[in-house]
Amino acid sequence: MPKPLLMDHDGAIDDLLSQLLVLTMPDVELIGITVTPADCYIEPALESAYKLLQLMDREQIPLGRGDYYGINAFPSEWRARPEIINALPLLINLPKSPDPYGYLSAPDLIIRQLSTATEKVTVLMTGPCSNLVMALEKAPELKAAIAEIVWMGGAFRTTGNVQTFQHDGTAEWNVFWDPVSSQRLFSYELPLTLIPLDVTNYVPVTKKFLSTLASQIDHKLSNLTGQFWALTLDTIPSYHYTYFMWDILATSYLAMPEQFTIETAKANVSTRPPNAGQTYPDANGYTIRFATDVNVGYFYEYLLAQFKQ
Ligand code: AGV
Ligand code: CA
Repeated sequence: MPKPLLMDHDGAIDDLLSQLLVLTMPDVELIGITVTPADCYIEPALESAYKLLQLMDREQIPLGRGDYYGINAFPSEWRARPEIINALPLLINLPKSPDPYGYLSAPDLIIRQLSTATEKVTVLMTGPCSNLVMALEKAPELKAAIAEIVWMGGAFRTTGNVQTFQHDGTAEWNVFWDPVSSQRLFSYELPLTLIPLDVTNYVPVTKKFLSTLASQIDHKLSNLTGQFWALTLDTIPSYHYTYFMWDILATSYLAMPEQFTIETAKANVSTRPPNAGQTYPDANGYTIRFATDVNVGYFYEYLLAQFKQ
């Protein structure tokens, strides 16, 4: 029996790749997608999400629209990048999404799907966690309907990737975008597994991987994902930031948990400058789990196999 899954993503290129990857997993039944307007603008991101569902013949999967805009905004240059996705040859002629404002608001869709599920639901988040936290604040009894939360977020024993004013660089962006909700999520002490920068740092988007993927270009998903990834190589400023397989690694955890090294720790989230969004060990904090290592070779091979269709 496939496991029911709710996914919340924030529309960036690797979020959309992650949505595609989820749709290739035979053991996962995607019961809803909500989009957070964080590393994207909401209208084009919902359009991409809907087009990818159509491409995989799964457009009956409900979408929810995030209406909450966080505390620390992503740079607009990053948010605008995904617009290009909808113009790629495999996507441009697919019907546009229905009116994005006709969709349920994200927390309401999460509430609806959790409350009607017949078994416990896994939640995958590849952006900030605000939609889930808003849902659980509104309907706290639904915490019992969650099997596990898998979240791409945090940085424990490595530097963060936030570089901005009033910040010391210790935070990862998904946590920094809404540090208050992030801390609240920790405080629930639900089964929460973080895939932080500590482990995503091992999986950059490399030309070698893209070259191997291109050798199977006759497969539609290899062609499309190769184009998605190629668009990440000019990440600005490329001399400073590398694009990693952040969200895709977190997504692959659903299919290959045994390939990860996981630690359990007491930890907390800072909500104030100079380290807002930092995830740090705290003996008086909350119990969470985070990944520290992964079988990198196995992971890249897994992606090549899943997208060979
Ligand atoms: O911090 C990683 C998260 C992931 O969910 N995102 C990108 C992934 O979707 C934020 C981010 C960090 N550096 C970035 C990001 C960059 N150079 N471009 C776009 N987004
Ligand atoms: Ca993301």
